[in-house]
Amino acid sequence: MHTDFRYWLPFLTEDVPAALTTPESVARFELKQALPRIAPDMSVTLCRDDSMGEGFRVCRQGNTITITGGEVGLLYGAYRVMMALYAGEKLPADHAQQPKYALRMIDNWDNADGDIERGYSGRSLMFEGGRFDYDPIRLRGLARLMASVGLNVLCINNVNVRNPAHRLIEDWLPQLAEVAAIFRPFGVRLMVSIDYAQPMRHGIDTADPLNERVQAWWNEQCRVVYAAIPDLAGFLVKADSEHRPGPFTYGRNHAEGANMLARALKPFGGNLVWRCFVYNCQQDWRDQVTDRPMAAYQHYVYLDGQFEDNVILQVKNGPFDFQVREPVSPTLLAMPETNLAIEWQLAQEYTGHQIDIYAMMGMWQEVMADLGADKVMAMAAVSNLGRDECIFGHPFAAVNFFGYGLLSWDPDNAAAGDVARLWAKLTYRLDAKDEDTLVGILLESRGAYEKYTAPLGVCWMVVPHEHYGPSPDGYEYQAWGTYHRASRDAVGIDRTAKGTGYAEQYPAELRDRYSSLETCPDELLLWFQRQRYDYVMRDGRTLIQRIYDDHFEGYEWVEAAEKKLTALPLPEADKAIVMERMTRQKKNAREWRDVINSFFYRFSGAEDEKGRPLYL
Ligand code: GCV
Repeated sequence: MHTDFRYWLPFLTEDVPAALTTPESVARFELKQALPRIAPDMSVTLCRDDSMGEGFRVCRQGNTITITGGEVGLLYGAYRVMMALYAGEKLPADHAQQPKYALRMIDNWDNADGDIERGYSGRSLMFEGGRFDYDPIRLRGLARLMASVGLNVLCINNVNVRNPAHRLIEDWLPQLAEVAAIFRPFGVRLMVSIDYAQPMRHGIDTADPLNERVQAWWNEQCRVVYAAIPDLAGFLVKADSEHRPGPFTYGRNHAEGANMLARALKPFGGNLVWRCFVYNCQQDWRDQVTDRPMAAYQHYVYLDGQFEDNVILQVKNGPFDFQVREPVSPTLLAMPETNLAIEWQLAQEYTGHQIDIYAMMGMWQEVMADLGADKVMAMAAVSNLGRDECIFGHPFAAVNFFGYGLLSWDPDNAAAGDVARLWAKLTYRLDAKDEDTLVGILLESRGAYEKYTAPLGVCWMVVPHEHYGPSPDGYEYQAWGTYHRASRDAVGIDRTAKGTGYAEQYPAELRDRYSSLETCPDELLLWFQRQRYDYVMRDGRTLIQRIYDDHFEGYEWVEAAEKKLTALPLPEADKAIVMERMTRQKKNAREWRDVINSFFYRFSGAEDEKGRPLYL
């Protein structure tokens, strides 16, 4: 089974020895063990050229391959070559690659007690019982997986920094340095989530960023941290968000708050990654004016150009919170003078908890098409890892981790179909027909999940807090700003200029696309428009019929996928997990279908044209 951490690297059978401390030595070790197995006739030469940094160049002449690159570039090049050879891809005679983004981050939401916030594959690989608790061999296995797809930063703890995780940058520094040393030979640097109010644990009665004692505390603490871990990638901060402390308490804005920390990190080359997930989580549901997705833009865009150059604002891909379908966050399109990172969520919080199959590549592609690759300078993703036997929970959830690596290396070279195909080839070596079946299931999985849960951009019909299973009114009368406002006649929120005005936050092209019924994509209809159930959609169906059809079709897809998977010759251990999860997915999909359809049936009174069961 996968306790060996091989996943898409099945051609590596030996663990990387702890004695290897540089990426170049790891690259040589990996090639030496893999080549006899995957390409016994080939020889690979490594040629160090530090001017290439993390990039690499691969030249093939007959049976000789030369990889040229800086130290980490050599390692990345070696993994790419090994994967290509194993997958049977033809290597071009000469090609070079440079990563598009300098920081390609995985954000763990691991707590020191071993629990993982929104973790669906077991407990933490790092912590247990309020302290570090890890298997160095497994961590090296994880570092190898990260390097194989070019990921270079791991933030090891939850952005909600709960006691005692604040100690990571205090008396836990020696252990943190040990973990950093495990990841270093793979080109992976650590990052730490910090508590904005940390100075207040040390007798300072404020965390005001303009207070000199606060500044002095952080300056000194950064000196101590970097003495222990000179290549720490920096700090990650969630401030003024969901009850976390932050500069608002002191009447300061987020540039003032972030810059104070950034200045403390700057002498050591550290980055300050500052999350923009800031909104009013105590909204009165009767308030029809406040519109939660507008919040980040309102808090940050006016500050464009005011951040230190080592600040990176980390913005979730959509303006809500990792819903099954969201438009690109307008904040990412409105801050040209600020370093930005886009944040994805590999953990399937709202997308099936790694029980339901949900391959994310299609979403990434769509969002990046609207965003444009150059608008951000870094990528981050909330991790989907844990201590389960399969560290991704569902063996197919590995495709999201794998694909995210390729995406953050170069979004122009991470087409959904190519990623799914390569991952399937590397992981399972199926015959062509079975491989097509698997790739088909992966590529269709997102659309199917969307159909049986929350189609047409309706969002937030999920069981509160747990976020698995249907509860159409679960969030409707709560304080989180998450409303669909279904009534007996209509559903959805008007977010055009006539409504909340959210669409006005976009540049003209997107604003116009989303504001007009002619051009707003069906998938986002209820995100941007409030519509009556008898509204006739482009394809001639009424909105209510479309809601019914989508839910029925989504469930039918799951039934069909189950049959296909039953016949798929996967390795026994994976197959057992896949089929067990599929049984749960089917139950979940059936529940979603019937609860949501009945919810709308009870409101609208509209019969299903096809006479399928709806429940009063
Ligand atoms: C880490 C959502 C999740 C929270 C998470 C938060 C965030 O609200 O439900 O668990 O907290 O996002 O991204 O900070």
